[in-house]
Amino acid sequence: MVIVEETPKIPTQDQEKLTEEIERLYTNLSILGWNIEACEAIAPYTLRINTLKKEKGIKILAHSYQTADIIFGVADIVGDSLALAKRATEIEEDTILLCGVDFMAETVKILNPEKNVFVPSKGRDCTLADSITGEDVRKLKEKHPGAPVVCYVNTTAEVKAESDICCTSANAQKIIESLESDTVIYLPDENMGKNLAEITGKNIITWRGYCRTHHALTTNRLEKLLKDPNVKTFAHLECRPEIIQSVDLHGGTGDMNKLAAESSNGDKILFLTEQGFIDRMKIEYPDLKFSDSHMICVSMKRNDIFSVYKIVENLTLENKIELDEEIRKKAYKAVKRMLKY
Ligand code: CIZ
Repeated sequence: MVIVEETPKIPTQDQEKLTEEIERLYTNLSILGWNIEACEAIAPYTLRINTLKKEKGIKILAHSYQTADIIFGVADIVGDSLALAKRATEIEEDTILLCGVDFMAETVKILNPEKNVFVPSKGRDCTLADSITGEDVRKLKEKHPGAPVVCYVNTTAEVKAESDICCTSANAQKIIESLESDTVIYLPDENMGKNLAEITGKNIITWRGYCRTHHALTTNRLEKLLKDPNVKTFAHLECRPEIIQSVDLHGGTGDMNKLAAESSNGDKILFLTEQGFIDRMKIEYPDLKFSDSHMICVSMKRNDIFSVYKIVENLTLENKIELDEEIRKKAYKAVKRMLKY
């Protein structure tokens, strides 16, 4: 016997609009191997989400690590944390739905306290953000007085509030180089701390935090991914130092996006980062050849088109991001300072 559980119910929709929506989805998603039946299954949801967004004044922001049905089906703005944080300040709508992990939504709220910021489901953990508390940062500052504290964007508002400046993978190098001090506290990513020490030549005091997705990439795994010697390799700064040392380029997904935009038809690229970003690139740059990294962030993948649908239909308080105002104001200084870079 087969029991098919019910998916969320949606009101009946105009058949013509539904057909157009299926075609729109298929145009993009077929590049990743989606067939028409798969697009038919999600089209009622993406169509309804896009209608509700307009009716309710909601903007959907999605991190590049989200699945392609969210990115190409319903997102208004897609990018890395830096791009999302910057674009969030230009939004007219009162309500933002952030498809990503919780610290990303907190960053949007830090910059836009007057907006209602929601996530498809709360508790989207991040091994980096969960590795350190505000109290840990206070102790580090006592131990290393005078050293400026740079926190990676993958941190809670409480940790940002204890830091001098925030950074993302796109601007970490520039920010550390801009500081007068030769010794910098960089937290919480140990791999990134070591990589940035090597790149900038500064003394970096770091923390034992890892992105489980990037840290799981070992040189053995990289060898297996590197089947073609003509592929350009570009590793995310969250990867282990031995990976960074063995590739052609390093940086964040913002830098990777720039490389894709500047590449010529037929170029072969292996981005060593979360697979969702590679899927996005495959659709946006169909003339380039991207190898798969098979690196999956399970926290990011817990959002899906159904959880997005449910929250857009019913903006429940439990999915709303709320921050203590004192903490938010302190964190704002660190995040605002980052936006200049
Ligand atoms: O900066 C971000 O959004 C993160 C966490 C990674 C990246 O490079 O997109």
